[in-house]
Amino acid sequence: SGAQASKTGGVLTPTKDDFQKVYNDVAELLENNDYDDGSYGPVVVRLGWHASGTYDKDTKTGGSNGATMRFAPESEHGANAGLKTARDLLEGIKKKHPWISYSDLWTLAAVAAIQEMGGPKIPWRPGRKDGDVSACTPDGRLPDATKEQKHLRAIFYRMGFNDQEIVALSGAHALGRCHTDRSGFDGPWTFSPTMLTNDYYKLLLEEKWAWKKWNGPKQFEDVSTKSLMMLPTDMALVKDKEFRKHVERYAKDNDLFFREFADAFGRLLELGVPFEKEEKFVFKSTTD
Ligand code: ZEM
Repeated sequence: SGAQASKTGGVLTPTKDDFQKVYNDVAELLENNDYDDGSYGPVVVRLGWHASGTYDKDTKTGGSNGATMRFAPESEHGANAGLKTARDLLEGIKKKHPWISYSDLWTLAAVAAIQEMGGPKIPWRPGRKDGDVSACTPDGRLPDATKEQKHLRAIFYRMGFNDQEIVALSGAHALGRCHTDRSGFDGPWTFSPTMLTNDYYKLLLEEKWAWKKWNGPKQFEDVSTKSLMMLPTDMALVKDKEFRKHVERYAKDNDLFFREFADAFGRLLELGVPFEKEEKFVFKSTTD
């Protein structure tokens, strides 16, 4: 391993093959029956998203370049609670492939997680460089789940996304769950939290949702099984007319969701990165 990368001697120019090896090693780590719903995939996707979603297009600060979540204060931001699990998981991969930057590794791992959980191919390219603590972003750049459409627009427009892309990206909540010891919220959004599907949109439209009666933060539960959840920000996607249009488009058409999710997620992972090369890699999934 790492042989290709060092063959050039002196100058380190890893090839697509080298990155595919990293992908394969990440893929192998994801399944684990002792963790959550049997996969680290969701928390790895959340790591890639939180590393990238700090981007501010006006000041050109934040974003995945730098991997500044390695450092306090960013690692301690409330929104990042629980992401140490994903960062620690990827440490072994970094040891095996020391030539890759953390910032490339975290985003590549998120791509691997999406693909391995049945999602679309996400074209990806390398070129991120790790920064230092001085590049940590201020707290408050990631969305606050207790809020609604106005807040979602303020946060995602700051990154450069539009309404359609906000709804497409939110479909990642088909994956994973909320943890009371991380965000304070509790439960999964769908019945298959380790498979990316358009179920999140279908459930938003088809289930009846009511406030959960409990002592935790305000969240919704499905009236029929009381086993699923929605955040106030998730419900805002069906309350707001412009957002709802796209919820309906994706609920009807999984392929459309996959295409538009792949575009938006791929762009999210590239925000603010000064790439030197245009070429993107499409990784082979383990099931290809
Ligand atoms: Zn999430 N997200 N997210 N998200 N997210 C959580 C979990 C996951 C919001 C949010 O506050 C929360 C996007 C957008 C938004 C994932 C991916 C993406 C949790 C639960 C919260 C509270 C954390 C916990 O307790 O473990 C808000 C307000 C968002 C605004 C729209 C986008 C965009 C994502 C990727 C494209 C994923 C995969 C999880 C599940 C993590 C896990 O550990 O299971």
